[in-house]
Amino acid sequence: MDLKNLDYREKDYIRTKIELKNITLLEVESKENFQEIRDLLKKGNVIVWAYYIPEESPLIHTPSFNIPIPLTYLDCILSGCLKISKNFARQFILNTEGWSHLLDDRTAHPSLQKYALALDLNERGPCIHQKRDIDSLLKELLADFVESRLIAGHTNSGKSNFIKTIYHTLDVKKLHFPENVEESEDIFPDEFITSCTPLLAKIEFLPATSNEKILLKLIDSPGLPIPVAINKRLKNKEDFTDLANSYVLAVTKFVESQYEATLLEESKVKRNAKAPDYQIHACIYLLDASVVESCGGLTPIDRIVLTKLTQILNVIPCIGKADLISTKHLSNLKKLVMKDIVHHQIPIQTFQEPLSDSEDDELSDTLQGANTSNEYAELLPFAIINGEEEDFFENNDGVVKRWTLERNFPWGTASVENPEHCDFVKLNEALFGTFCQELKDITREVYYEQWRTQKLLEVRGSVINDTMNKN
Ligand SMILES: Nc1nc2c(ncn2[C@@H]2O[C@H](COP(=O)(O)OP(=O)(O)OP(=O)(O)O)[C@@H](O)[C@H]2O)c(=O)[nH]1
Ligand SMILES: [Mg+2]
Repeated sequence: MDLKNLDYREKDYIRTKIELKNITLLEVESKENFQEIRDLLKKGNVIVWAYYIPEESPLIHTPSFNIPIPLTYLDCILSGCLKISKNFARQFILNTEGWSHLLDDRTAHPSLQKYALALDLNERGPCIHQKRDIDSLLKELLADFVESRLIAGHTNSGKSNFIKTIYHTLDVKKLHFPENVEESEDIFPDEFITSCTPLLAKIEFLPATSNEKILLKLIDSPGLPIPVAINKRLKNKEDFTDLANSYVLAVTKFVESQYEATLLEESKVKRNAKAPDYQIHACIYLLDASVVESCGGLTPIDRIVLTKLTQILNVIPCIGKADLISTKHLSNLKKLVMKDIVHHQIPIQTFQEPLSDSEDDELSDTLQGANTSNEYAELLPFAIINGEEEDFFENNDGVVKRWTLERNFPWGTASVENPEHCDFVKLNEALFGTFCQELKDITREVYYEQWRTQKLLEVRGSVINDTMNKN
């Protein structure tokens, strides 16, 4: 296809020249081929063009449940890649984003297929062999399971850094979205937009832990601003109710939108057995250590928020910035938080047996670990220390930074992965190993089912009301 025709086909895009010095070659071709292309780029007697959509264009969107990528479109792209080589097509998938939302429209009637071939430009769909290759590549590279975790909690408690720390501690094979911002302005009201994480950010990657390909979604969220003057003994709890309620509403809206996606998938006549799991399997609720300290436990805001969040998903309370608190003090703060959880009957059931009825029994049981089912429950709330970015070296382009899993103080070093310093390793183990399946099962069998029943009752109620009104 000549440039004129290509411009015509890509008319919604802008063609731009890429400076050769900005091109990094991936070693996907044979050594000779790679050498040949590198020499061409070195000599500078080639021109490389790229088509792009300007950022402000309404045509830009991130693949999502509502706007998935049609397989017919991928067929067109990947068959082009396959003409170069299978490895090139593989690298194309590995180095691009948005693969968790696909729509198989191959068998749909041609008029319903989402991607129409430009037949006037001689564009042809993949042949049967290419389709087979495309299917085998997608099977090889795309995730078998999805694990989603929402990171919520106090503002400035280290939520965003927690995500980066997890990313740097897991053995990551492939990064889908390094820092992909999803459309969440509508979800979180203005009062939360002051925090450093103004939008819901999502990173997706595949940890290389086993043969199963797990797509891990860590969803960051804006922080819950805790007023400085707050004190849990204050009587005027109502002052904080609005703030707590609007935060709960924002998180709930997001969690329920994921349940809705599952319900929609389940209601299809022809259900996709390999439909992705949209649910949020756990919410890490980060409490800022200094706030816990000044309040001697949970704030009234936390009590409202935790009570409501525990009704819709698995919640795991954690104390962030544990490096700023002495060991003895930290252990006291943990007890105070658990005491509040039990006293206010907040049903934190993750990692432990359901609480018994009597408050005194609950308190003593939980504090003594008598009704806990395992070593993880005894660590609740998990104490977290995050890594941080440090200057690595300086070159002509400036200072190159790197992520370190330690925090240095004049008196010593706090290490993220040292179990004597914090519970990060144990939390990781529970979240992504030991309790992975259980978190999923509870989400589907308890929280999603409760939400679904409620939803169906609401629908039935409104149908009955409509009928009665008509009669
Ligand atoms: N001492 C200490 N500081 C931390 C830790 N984690 C994060 N910080 C610092 O706390 C500040 C806020 O960290 P973030 O990760 O942006 O916190 P956040 O909860 O995402 O903040 P918002 O998005 O504004 O709610 C940064 O200066 C971090 O370097 C930690 O484990 N220990
Ligand atoms: Mg943040």
